[in-house]
This record gives sequence, structure tokens and C-alpha cells, in this order.
Amino acid sequence: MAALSVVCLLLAAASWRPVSATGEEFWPGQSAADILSGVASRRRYLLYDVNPPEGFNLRRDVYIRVASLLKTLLKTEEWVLVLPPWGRLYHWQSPDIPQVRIPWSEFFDLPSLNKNIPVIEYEQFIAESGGPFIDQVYVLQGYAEGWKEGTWEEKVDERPCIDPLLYSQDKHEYYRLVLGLRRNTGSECLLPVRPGIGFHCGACPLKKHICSAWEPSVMLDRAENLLHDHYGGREYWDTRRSMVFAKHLRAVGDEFRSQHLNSTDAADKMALEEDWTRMKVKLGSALGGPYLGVHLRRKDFIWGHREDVPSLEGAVKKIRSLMKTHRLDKVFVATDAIRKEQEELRKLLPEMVRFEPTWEELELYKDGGVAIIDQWICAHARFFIGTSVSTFSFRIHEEREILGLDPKTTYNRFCGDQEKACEQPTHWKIAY
Ligand SMILES: Nc1nc2c(ncn2[C@@H]2O[C@H](COP(=O)(O)OP(=O)(O)O)[C@@H](O)[C@H]2O)c(=O)[nH]1
Ligand SMILES: *[C@@H]1O[C@H](CO)[C@@H](O)[C@H](O)[C@H]1NC(C)=O
Ligand SMILES: [Mg+2]
Repeated sequence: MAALSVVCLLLAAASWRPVSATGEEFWPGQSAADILSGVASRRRYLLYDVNPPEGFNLRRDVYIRVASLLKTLLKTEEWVLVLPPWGRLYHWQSPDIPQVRIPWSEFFDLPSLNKNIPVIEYEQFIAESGGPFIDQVYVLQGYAEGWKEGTWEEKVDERPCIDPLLYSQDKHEYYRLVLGLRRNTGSECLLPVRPGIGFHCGACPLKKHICSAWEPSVMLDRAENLLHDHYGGREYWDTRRSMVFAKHLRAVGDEFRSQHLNSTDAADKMALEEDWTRMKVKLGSALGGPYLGVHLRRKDFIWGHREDVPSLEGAVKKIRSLMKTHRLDKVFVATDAIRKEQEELRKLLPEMVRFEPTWEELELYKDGGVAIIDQWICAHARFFIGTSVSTFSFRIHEEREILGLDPKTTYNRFCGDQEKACEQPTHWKIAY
């Protein structure tokens, strides 16, 4: 196995070229022995993936945790994070639109991500490593025996995997893994898989584990089991701020704001810098566009009859009251409601403004891009109200924090019709 994949074809021109300790660039042809003896220093690849049922906005949070781990690894070695292609997520239900193997650049601005940590797309990883080979996979999992309360300690153990692996072993005893294409039958990667790691910690002990292996490419699966190292601290916010939406999606959102909501950056006092490292806005200095922004999460949030999610009537009552209080005559509604509910909502709130893509637009931006446009428009509203414990709403909170809107206009959520103590979201203050 050791010689398996010291395949070092650096085909693509990367901005983070691997450089040896002596300053020489790394070239193909160096052997495993060279690497083991420390003759050559080359960059190593960290890959990750997340449990298939997890949605887009939790995955954005997982990226922050993985980025934190990568920053730790970068202190001693050259690493690059390989961005897992976006697969067919459960919520992306538009029919007839292929939504697999979507590169991150369709949703996020890669140069901005690269100002925080070195990242490359999966396709580039394949080009650089001479094929879809991953040397080592760690499946992160909790301890089967649970965790005694009050005995917090960071630790990592190698253990047999608890859940059945999502990869199947072929006749050469290689595991086949398909990134970003979970529900299809095609195959992409060949890899040997080690037993899972019992796991209950942040990046620190895990780092030792990864470093002690010499393999050039290491993948962490079930990366949602990683915990935050410094939630809400400066490092957290640096990574969060680097997750700038792709320019073309922001442009569509801005055009829509100006066309339908009389909202422009100048009039709304939004001081957006294209380079996030230079952006530092005082909270409350941004005004936001003259409309109420609403995120009304439905679908799986109402199927369980959760008591913290309102009926449509309840939501509309709250919307009208907020429009009155804040003297806003326009309301923008982002929602995943099914068609029937959308029609019902339209009857109750005829004046609502929605971003409704044409089929061509949907094909171009995909469900993921349309959701980002919705979030971008909500992030620019003078006042925002979201849905309880929705990560979609949480990401809007953060965006508004970055844009410098007053926290009072951001951390609000609908209450269920019968909900008793309707606790409002916590203010996670931005740190620079
Ligand atoms: N376009 C659009 N999509 C939404 C909206 N709310 C939910 N979705 C879709 O449903 C998914 C919700 O899953 P997730 O991102 O996990 O957020 P959460 O489940 O609300 O915490 C999103 O990623 C979107 O694909 C919305 O207001 N607009
Ligand atoms: C649009 O907003 C500007 C202030 O930014 C205001 O003067 C103007 O009357 C508004 N137009 C409409 C149609 O509401
Ligand atoms: Mg979800």
C-alpha cells in the first residue's frame, strides 16, 4: 500500500505551488522513499465529505470546522483543502436539472476562499494527483459507549466503524467512493479504508493522527462529527467571511433588489468590499434596503408538527405587524414551501415579493444558487425574520453581521402559534 499513490503529476497551475524546504519546487518522479526520508517536501491534500442527508447550510458550517483543522495542519506542513463537489442534496428537488458534481465556484468565490486557506476544486486534485486516488480515509464517529457527562476530554482512538461504510469494496479489495454523486452508481475513487476513528474532540488530537500518517492525501468522512475549535472567535469569523458567494449570484440578487425592492448599496448604506480581508464594518452602520426580509422554512420543518414553526396565517400576521412597526411597505419572502402552500401564502399576502427563477435561470444557477440569491436578498433587508433553528436562517444572520446591520434587525424568528417561551436567536458577535 505504501507505494500506492505517490503519483505526483502537478498538471494544473496552482497558485499554491508545492515548494520544498530548500525552496525548490516539487517535481514528478520523486519517490515515496524520498518523501519518507524527508528529502522532498510536497503539499498534502486534505479531503472531506459529509453524511449525505445533511443540507447545504450545515455543510457550510462543516467547512468552517475543516478549515480550522487545516490551519492547524498548515503550521507544520504544506496542505491544501480539496473542496468536495456538491452532490445531489436532498433539498435540491427541481426535476430535469442535473445537480451532481457541482464545483464550489458555482456557489462561492474561490479567490476569496483562497485568501483564508489554500483550497482547490476536486477536479484539480484529480489532475494533480494523476487520478482519483485517495490514500487514506478516516471515518469520524462518536464513541459507541457514549460519553460520561462532566468528563470532557479531547481524545481520538482508532476503532472499528460503527455505521456500515457507504463505500463498497470491489474485487481488488479497493473501496469505491463517489464524491458529489452519492445516489448514482458510477464510481470515482479507489481507496483503502482504515477503521473509523472514535472521536470526540476538536482539531487538536486529530492533527497528531493525520500528521503521523505520511500519505499524501487524507480524507475525513462524516466530517460533520468534527467539533468547532473556536466557535464564534476570530478564526471562525475569518473563515466565515472568506465564504463569499459567487459573484454572478450576488449580481443577480443585487439586480433583483434594485428592480423590485428599490434597494441599492448606496441608498442602503451597504459598504461592501470585494476583498473581505479589507472589510470591517461597524455594527449598525449599514441601513439595509427598504423592505422586510422573511425566511419561512416549511417542508420537513412542518411535517413533524413542530411547535416552534408557525402556521401560514400566524406567519402572515407577524409579517404585517413587523411591516407596520418598521414602516416598511415591501416584503421579500424566501421559502421552500410547496406549490400549494405558496398559493395559499400569496392569497394571504398578495403584495409579497419573491425571487421566482425562470426555467433557464434555474438551470443556470441550480437549486443551490437560487437559495443563495434568496439568502443574499434577505441579508440586505432593513429588518429580517427567520425560522427557528434553521441553518438557512443562521447563515443569513451571519451574512448580515458581516454586512454591518444592526443586530436588533437580524436575530429574530417566527414563533409557533401555540409556542409558550419563544426564545429568540442568540447574537453571535462578529470578531476581527
Ligand atoms: N430557494 C430557497 N431554498 C430554500 C429556502 N429554505 C430552504 N431551502 C432549501 O432547503 C434547504 C434547507 O436545508 P438546510 O440548508 O440544511 O437548512 P435547514 O434545514 O433549514 O437548517 C436549503 O439548502 C435549500 O435548498 C428558501 O427560503 N429559499
Ligand atoms: C426609492 O428609494 C429612494 C430613497 O433611497 C426614495 O427617495 C424613492 O422615493 C423610492 N422610490 C420608490 C418608488 O419607492
Ligand atoms: Mg437541514
